[in-house]
Amino acid sequence: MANGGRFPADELRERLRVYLVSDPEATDDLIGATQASLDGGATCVQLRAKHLDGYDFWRRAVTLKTLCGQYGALFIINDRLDIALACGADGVHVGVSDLPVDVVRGMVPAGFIIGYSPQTDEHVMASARMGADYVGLGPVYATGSKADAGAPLGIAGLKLQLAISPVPVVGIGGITIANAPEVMATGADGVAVISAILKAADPAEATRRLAQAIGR
Ligand code: TZP
Ligand code: MG
Repeated sequence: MANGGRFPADELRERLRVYLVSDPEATDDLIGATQASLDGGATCVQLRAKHLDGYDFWRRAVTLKTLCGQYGALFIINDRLDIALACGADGVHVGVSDLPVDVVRGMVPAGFIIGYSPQTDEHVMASARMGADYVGLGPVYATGSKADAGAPLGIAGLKLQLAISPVPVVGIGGITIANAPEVMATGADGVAVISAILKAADPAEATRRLAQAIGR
């Protein structure tokens, strides 16, 4: 890779557009719902499993990595760099209470994607310097999917953080088919959702409608 071994930002922007955060706490059928979402056009899947032991986490990761490969979607692991490396994921997503981004960057192969959830404007501005490839900004709206998500940024707050982000951005938190267009209108590269897809009666159709809503 010519760009210092980093995943190309322009390609990443495209591939982050319809970002499913697949969380076993939001569905009884993690694999089936994720496959349905891939059928409906998810471009990126993150496996987020706060309460799975390493073995169970890894087993689901291997299955989802294979599925994402079949659909040409990116596959990212939340929190656990060991599992991301073990299953051959495209990347890992870390927050401020996880391994620091610069430490992760020093441990991963060329082209490995690092997503980061900053908590302050300073974190957003430091993201590229630390080695992050994209940031997840939020919660944009109130969410029931993350107890410690903090106060919603709102569209105005999202715009302010977007303006200072040196890397591609996905909005996250309370995003629905109805409000996704206004999130994308801020200049975000993608929308990351749990409930809007996993709690839908038909995750494939929900993903299709989400993708259409943001112009896909
Ligand atoms: N990080 C910030 S908000 C959030 C995460 C993981 C939860 C998003 O879930 P939902 O159901 O799409 O609001
Ligand atoms: Mg984390």
